[in-house]
Amino acid sequence: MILMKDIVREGHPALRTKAEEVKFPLTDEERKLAKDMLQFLKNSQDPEIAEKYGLRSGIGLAGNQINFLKRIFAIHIEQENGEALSFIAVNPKIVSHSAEKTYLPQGEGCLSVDRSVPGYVPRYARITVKFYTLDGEEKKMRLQGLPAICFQHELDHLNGVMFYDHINKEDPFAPIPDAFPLEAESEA
Ligand code: SB7
Ligand code: NI
Repeated sequence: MILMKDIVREGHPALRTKAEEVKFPLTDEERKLAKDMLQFLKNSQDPEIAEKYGLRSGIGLAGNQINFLKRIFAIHIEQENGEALSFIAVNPKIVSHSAEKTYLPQGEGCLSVDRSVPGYVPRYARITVKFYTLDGEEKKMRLQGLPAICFQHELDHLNGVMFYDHINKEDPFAPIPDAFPLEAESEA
């Protein structure tokens, strides 16, 4: 099982390395690590398990973050309707995106960053993505809102990019042209 000690932090070269394309079929090790990554996210969002193992809650995790330099990430986002958007993406890419951008008004965080870095992180508001499942099946999806932001955050990790690379250094909260704030979903 993946624990916080397995997640590399700022300063580790894996976070600045471009991960390699995965070849099919995946090895047993690649399959296991990918499944462990998704399980980590589920565990991190379960209050009892998270408390027991000291896990910080996360909605996404990329291979680079566990020093596994292959183009694989996992996303697990509980939605308002109680359903979860949950998948492992192999060799993911953005095939098209909106001109319009969005950002989280509270900024972004990262399991590999043990400090808060304030500022707006501009992201495409809507993206069409393609990726492969662990079994090599091609998937195409349209994402918006938090899932779109998370996909872009994870794809950045595979390219050695950190969320704060996108923050305006002179003025972290400067208005972003053609962007709207994505307000947090109500906790009701
Ligand atoms: C805010 C947080 C995340 C994505 C988008 C906005 C994910 C945080 C967990 N990770 O560090 C995943 O790479
Ligand atoms: Ni991250």
